[in-house]
Amino acid sequence: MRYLVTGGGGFIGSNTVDELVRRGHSVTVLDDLSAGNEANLATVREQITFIRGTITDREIIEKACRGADYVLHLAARTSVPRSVKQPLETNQINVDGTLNVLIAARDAGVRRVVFASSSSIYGDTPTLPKHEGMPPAPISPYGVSKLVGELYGRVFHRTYGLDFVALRYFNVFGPRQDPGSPYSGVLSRFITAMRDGGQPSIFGDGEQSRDFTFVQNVVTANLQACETPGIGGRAFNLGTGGRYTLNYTLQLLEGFAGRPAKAKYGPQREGDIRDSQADISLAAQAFGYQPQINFEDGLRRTWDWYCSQR
Ligand code: UD2
Repeated sequence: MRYLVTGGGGFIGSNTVDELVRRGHSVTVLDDLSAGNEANLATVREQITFIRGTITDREIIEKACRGADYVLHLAARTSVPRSVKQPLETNQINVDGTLNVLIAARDAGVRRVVFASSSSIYGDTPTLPKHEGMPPAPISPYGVSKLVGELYGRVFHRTYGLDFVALRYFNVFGPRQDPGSPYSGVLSRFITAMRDGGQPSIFGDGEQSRDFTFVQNVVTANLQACETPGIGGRAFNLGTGGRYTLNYTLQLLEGFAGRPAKAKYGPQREGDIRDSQADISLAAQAFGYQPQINFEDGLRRTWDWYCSQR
C-alpha cells in the first residue's frame, strides 16, 4: 500500500514511518522540518520519498497526495502553551493545513485519512476516564484546533464520502521526542534534565496527571486505524488507560538515574488541564487496539534511548 505521512519527520511520524517501511509499504513523507528532523528518517531515507514542504501549501499537498492509498495526517503545531501564545499560527497550521489535506485527499481519491487528534479536545472535565461519548470542551487554542480538524474530517466523510478516522492521542512519549524547547513534552524534558545532571522544572504542584502513552503503542494503532474496514467517520481515544502524576514519573526517573531529582516547582501553566486518563475500550472493540508496552516499561526504554544519544 502507498502511504502519505504528513509530519513524517517528527517524533510520532518518523516512528510510524519506520514501521510502515518495515512492513514493506511504500511511503511518502511531507514535512517542513519545523519540528521534525531529517535525522529521524536516517535509517529509512533511501526507502522513502521525502518532500520538504508545509501542509499550508496547497500545491505541495496536492502533489504529495497523488497516488496515496492512505494519508496519516500528523503534521501540526503540537504545543498547548505555544497555542496560548500564538493562537493564529496554531490555527493556520492545524485548521487551515488540515483542511488543505482533506481537500487534497478527497480529490486524489485516497482510501482513508487518519488524523492525529488529541485528548485536549475534552478540556478540563472532572470525569475520568475520558470516553468518546463526552461532549468536547477544549480549554486551549490547541484543543480547539484539533477539535475543528475532527469536525472537518467528519463533514468530509458525510459530504464527500472521504473515509476519515480521528485518533485522540493522550500524551505520547518515547524516543525522538525533541526535548529542546520549553514547549517540548514533559517527559523528554524531565529525562534529559535528569540525564544531564540538571533540575527538572515542575509547573504546579506536580500532582497533575496524564495518561502517558509510549509511542510504539500509537504506531501500532495508526496502522490498525488505516487497515480496519468500517470505522470511518469516528473518533477513538488512544492512551494506556492509566494515570500518572508528574511527581510519580520523577520518582521512577530518580530510580533510573540513581540520584534525587531536586525538582524546581513553579507556577501552573496557562491552558493546562489537571488530569487526563483515557477510556480505551472503544478502540479495542473497533480495531483491536491494546497497548503492548505499559508506562513504566516505556519510560525505561525512553530513558535508555536518551542516554544512548548523549
Ligand atoms: C500534550 C501534548 C499535546 C496534546 C496533549 C493532550 C506535547 C508537547 N503536547 O500536552 O500535543 O496532545 O498532551 O493532553 O506532547 N510540565 C512541567 N514541566 C515541564 C513541561 C511540562 O511540569 O518542563 C507540565 C505541564 O505544565 C503539564 C504537564 O507537564 O501540566 C504535561 O505537559 P506537556 O506539555 O508534556 O503536555 P500537555 O498535556 O500540555
